[in-house]
Formats: sequence, C-alpha cells, structure tokens
Amino acid sequence: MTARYILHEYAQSGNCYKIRLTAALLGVPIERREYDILKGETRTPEFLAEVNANGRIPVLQAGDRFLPESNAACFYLADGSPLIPADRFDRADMLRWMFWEQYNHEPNVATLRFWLAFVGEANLSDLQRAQLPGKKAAGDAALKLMDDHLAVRPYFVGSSVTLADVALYAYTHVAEEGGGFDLGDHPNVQAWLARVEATPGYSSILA
Ligand SMILES: N[C@@H](CCC(=O)N[C@@H](CS)C(=O)NCC(=O)O)C(=O)O
Repeated sequence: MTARYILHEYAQSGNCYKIRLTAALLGVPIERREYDILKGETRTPEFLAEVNANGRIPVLQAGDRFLPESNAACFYLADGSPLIPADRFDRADMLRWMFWEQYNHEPNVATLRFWLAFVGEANLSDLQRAQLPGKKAAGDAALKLMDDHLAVRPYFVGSSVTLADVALYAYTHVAEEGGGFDLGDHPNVQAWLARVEATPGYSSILA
C-alpha cells in the first residue's frame, strides 16, 4: 500500500518515534525519510525552505503540507480515533500531559540522553555542561511526578492508552540511556511502560 504520509525524521529521536508509534497503533502506513541531525542535515537551505523553517525533525508530510512538532503530528494522525478521548475534559487533560511532556520532561530527560549518549560529554559546550545537574534534577522530578500519578491509575488519562501515554512513553522508556536516570526508582512508571508495550499494534523504537 502506498503511504499517504511521509515522516521526515532521525529514527533514534523519541520525538520522531512518537509519530511512528501513533501510526503503528492506528495501523496507518508511513514512509520514512532519514536526516542525520549530528551532521546538520535539518539545517540546510533546502530543508529550511521546503520542510521546516525551524530546522528540526520530526515533520509529518501529508500531501504537499508539512506539519512540524511531534505532538501536533500525533494529534493529526489520531484525530477521531480512540487514542484521543471522546470526553471533553479528558481530551483537554490529554493535551495537558502532552504540553507538560514538552516543557518539563523532554527538555530534561531527552536532552540528557541526546547530549550524553549521542553527542558525548567530551563534546559538550561549557554552557551545556553547566546545565547537566539542573536537567538531571528536573528530569528526576518529572519521572517522580509520573510515578505518583500512575500509582492509582493504569494510564495518564482514563482507562486506556491515549496520546498522553504515547508522548510520555517515547523518552521515558529510553531514559536510562543517558543522564543517570534509574527507572528502578519509579516502579509505577515501569509497570505502565509494560502496559503500553502490551498494547495491540505496539512497535518498538528500533523497528
Ligand atoms: N518540540 C519539537 C522538538 C523538535 C526537536 O528538538 N528535534 C530535534 C531532534 S529530537 C532536532 O531536530 N534537532 C536537530 C537540530 O536542532 O538541528 C517536537 O516535539 O517535535
């Protein structure tokens, strides 16, 4: 089947994986185009002019239109599906967790993984190195908040997987790859990761 969508991505990025996971859970085929962000391939004049003026992946292409921002792309794919709650309050609560992911979780948990596991500590700037302890503390706080929330419920919103779980799963399940995060400190998060992985259609970041 010809895919209706093209995902401009760097496969190991959790932000890109969110969109692949959403598509997999929905059974929607996507074509993939890889860019090496370590080589600046999203900063070329062509990429900036044609794909995303913000110079970043992921970008979901639908026909001749380009949608940057991972959570917006997930929302676009999942609109009208059970991954978005029908209840109005739950729908807004799902967005709450997706916005929280971008502000409190991803800039700490994902950035430490990228800096330490991909860029390498020796290659960090002084400014980046100075931010390591603050990002570790903020990442730990984010994981704890998730663990507390999941102590009394199976998923972030309601009783089944929504885009809130997809968005938060992407970088949480690889948190130990950089920055010294220990998911063993967060048993409710670990149990939730296993629930997400048992969802029909689930696909791993390596797929
Ligand atoms: N808020 C954006 C973040 C996008 C982002 O930071 N992308 C990174 C990889 S995860 C990137 O393209 N970095 C390459 C660069 O900035 O040159 C989203 O959720 O999609």
